[in-house]
Amino acid sequence: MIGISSGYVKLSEFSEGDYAHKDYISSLIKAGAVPLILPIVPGPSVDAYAALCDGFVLSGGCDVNPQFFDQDPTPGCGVFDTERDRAEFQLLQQAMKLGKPVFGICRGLQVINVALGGTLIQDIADEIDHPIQHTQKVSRKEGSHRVRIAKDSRLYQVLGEHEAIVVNSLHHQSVARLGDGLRAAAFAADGVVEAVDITEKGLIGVQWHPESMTAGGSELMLHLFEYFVSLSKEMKQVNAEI
Ligand SMILES: [Mn+2]
Repeated sequence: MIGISSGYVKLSEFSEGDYAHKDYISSLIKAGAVPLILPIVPGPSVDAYAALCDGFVLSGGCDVNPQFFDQDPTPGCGVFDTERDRAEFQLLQQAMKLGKPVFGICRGLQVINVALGGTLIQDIADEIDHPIQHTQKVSRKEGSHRVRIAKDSRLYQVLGEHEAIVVNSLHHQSVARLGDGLRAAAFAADGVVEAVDITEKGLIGVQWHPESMTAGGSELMLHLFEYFVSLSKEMKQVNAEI
């Protein structure tokens, strides 16, 4: 059972609530998991979700409040949701305490990085010289830019030992300084960090959206979810034996 963090969305006066994109659900089901969308409610319920699920996907969404990495918002910073930040920090902390894997996707990678003391580039176009396009204009199911994968990373093994792959890209922020214990596992051509891992603690994060590439039929990206689900099963077994 994999919990997916949600984001607040307001569609109309009559329809607002906690939302997770359908591609997270379909990718987890394809990988053999039971997905569960978790509401954003910091407090005791987050601890209960942490105990209930075997692993967690921190999903994409709005920016992280820069106060959490000791900065003020720059002109390029987008909308943030401080309550969601707090709920996800709490969920991550609990998951790590309980030895349960966490897969950070896009914003989720950034949440992991900030929670572990790292900082973010608040707007790539503002802060990086000669950036490539990270907010792609084609369908989210299609890849658009290349990433180079570090050969000594877990990601390299999981994705079948490709030194470079093409990924989709729907972000305008990225890792600046890495959080404690995190390693950069993939880079874009402009130097932007595109993936991180701490293998011994079951944390992985990617800056792209493998759930939408999986929904578009990518077998390669499905491997990421299969790896994460099997790791969650494995750690459930290990935790049961302790
Ligand atoms: Mn990118």
